[in-house]
Amino acid sequence: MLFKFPTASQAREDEVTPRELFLSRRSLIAGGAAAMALGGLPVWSGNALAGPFQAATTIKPADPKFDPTTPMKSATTYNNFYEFGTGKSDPAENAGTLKTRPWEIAIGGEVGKPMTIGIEDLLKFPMEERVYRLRCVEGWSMVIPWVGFPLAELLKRVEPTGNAKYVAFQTLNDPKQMPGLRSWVLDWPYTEGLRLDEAMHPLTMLAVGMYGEVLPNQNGAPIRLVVPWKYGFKSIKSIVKISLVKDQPATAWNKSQPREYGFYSNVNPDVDHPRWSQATERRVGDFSRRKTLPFNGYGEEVASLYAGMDLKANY
Ligand SMILES: Nc1nc2c(c(=O)[nH]1)N[C@H]1C(S)=C(S)[C@@H](COP(=O)(O)O)O[C@H]1N2
Ligand SMILES: [Mo]
Repeated sequence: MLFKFPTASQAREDEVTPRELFLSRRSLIAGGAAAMALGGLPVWSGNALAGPFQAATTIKPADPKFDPTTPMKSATTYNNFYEFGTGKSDPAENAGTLKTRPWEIAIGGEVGKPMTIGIEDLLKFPMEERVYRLRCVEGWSMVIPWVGFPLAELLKRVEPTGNAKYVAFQTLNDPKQMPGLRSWVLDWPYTEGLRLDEAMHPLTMLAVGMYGEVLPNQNGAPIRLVVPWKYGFKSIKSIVKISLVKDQPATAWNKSQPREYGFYSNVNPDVDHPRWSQATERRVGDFSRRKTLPFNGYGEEVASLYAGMDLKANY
């Protein structure tokens, strides 16, 4: 097994990142000189935390040699966020116009207790740091220390009814803040979906930070999904709406190219995308390619969700 996933209660003491560490990292970044010492990282001003991250659990890959953490500079300058342009450097260059305060997520549909929750309250969930591999269907991947909490913790609060079988997600849809919305590259707003059991899986997280810092706009501030066993496009950014629904929801990429982007989109080296092989991948920053693992290496945790399903038909 390449990735250990202890629950918060099982985490060893040396894996627990004390709140002080986050706080000290934050004050480090806040100081300009210190930021230069860290490689000249941009200071994510305008994204001040509403409250401190609470005592965080750190979940690391079991094999740091296989999974060296991607430098923060790469993970924040090589992005897909089409609302800010289709080039890899466009989001870092253009996402400064995204306003992440005030911010709310409306949660409704097949639930007993629909609600609208503000970012300040979302930041009160107990935070964990989790180092996850993220693999894009284009054939590159990264290893990122996310800060966030399981999506299940939020979904439990709205009390899904027996009719809730899927979860639909929607990104902000404001052309004033997102210049890319004026181009018809996708059927805006960006939408994604999961089956309810995938959404409730403990690996599925809502991230509000990365590298111990507030999420940069280009990575999906102030809150984005991370589903580590699926292709990157399932991990929808800057979420404003979550709906519990009866039927499999439409998704932006599936609507644009149904043969290329299925609803499930589990990382699968045996099922090629029509234009790109999925057998290997290149870590951003590496020259050579490495083998892609089934379910991106999280098979032990998630393969049972798909028992009896034909994963070639349900790509
Ligand atoms: N709203 C929105 N979410 C999005 C995208 C996008 O264009 N818009 N791109 C997706 C794709 S294709 C990938 S690979 C990941 C990239 O996440 P990262 O830039 O943080 O690495 O975000 C996903 N989430
Ligand atoms: Mo992607």
